[in-house]
Amino acid sequence: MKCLLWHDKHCNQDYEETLNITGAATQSSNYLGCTADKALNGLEDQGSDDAELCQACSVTNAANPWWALDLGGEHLIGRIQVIGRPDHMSQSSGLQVSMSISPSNNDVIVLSNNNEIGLNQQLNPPRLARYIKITSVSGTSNMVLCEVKLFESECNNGMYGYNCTGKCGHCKDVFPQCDRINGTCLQGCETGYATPPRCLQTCNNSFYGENCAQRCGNCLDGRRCDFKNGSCPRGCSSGYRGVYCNQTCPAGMYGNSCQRNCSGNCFNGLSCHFSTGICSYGCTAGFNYSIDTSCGTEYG
Ligand SMILES: [Ca+2]
Repeated sequence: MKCLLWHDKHCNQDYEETLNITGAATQSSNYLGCTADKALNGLEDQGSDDAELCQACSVTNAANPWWALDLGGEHLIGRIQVIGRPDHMSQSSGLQVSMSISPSNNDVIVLSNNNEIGLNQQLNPPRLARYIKITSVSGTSNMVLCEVKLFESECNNGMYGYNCTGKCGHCKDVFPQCDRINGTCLQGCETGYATPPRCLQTCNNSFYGENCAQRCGNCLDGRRCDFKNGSCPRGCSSGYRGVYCNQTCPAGMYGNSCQRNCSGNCFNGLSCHFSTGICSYGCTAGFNYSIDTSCGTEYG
């Protein structure tokens, strides 16, 4: 089960998943063969010489160093971890990280201090980002990043998107309700709501319930039924009964709430019409249909 980074009513444990980075990394300059991609190759051990260093780590060699990554698409980042070089602390400390959905990307959101090697920072709320940039304010020319790890997260349940400020539509109440990037309901619409992907509309008139698949009954005055449970809040139209107003009156009864008795004089013992009380096939002998279609009047 997927859970949140922090409190969520569906889960008790934290939720995050490792982002499998497929994007392209670049950096301001290269020290030997310590290119930008070395911070994404899964190797963290710096070894004891330059060859081993350049197997595992990216290293710059000029002032004002930076390392940048384009993920190729937007992701909701819940944590960033940078593995640095412990034997040359200033080369992997004072790191600034900016994350953005636009390439201009100068919005610093994480800053490590000069006593910290690399960094490991949870983002609360998670941050929607495509472009990641790491710079150093320690004054070094040789910025060393041995591995950069990103972890995807989910917003608080019911939220999505940039800084988790978007609100899911009327999605089914599961976790997560909607896609963390675009808000698409992941398990369909809440009962009584329609029009995926975001489920913002109630069912069309005359339909209700799960997937709006149920048809309303005959509610009083043609009102629509409750879009969630199908009940007719003001009762049924003449001749109908039940919570859903989809049953006609029992034999011998008719009218509003089925409270009126048929005349009992319909032809051949038939019941009158459930709505109007009319004897549709005429009257039994002795009653005058031409002046009273309900057959309540005897011939004079
Ligand atoms: Ca590496």
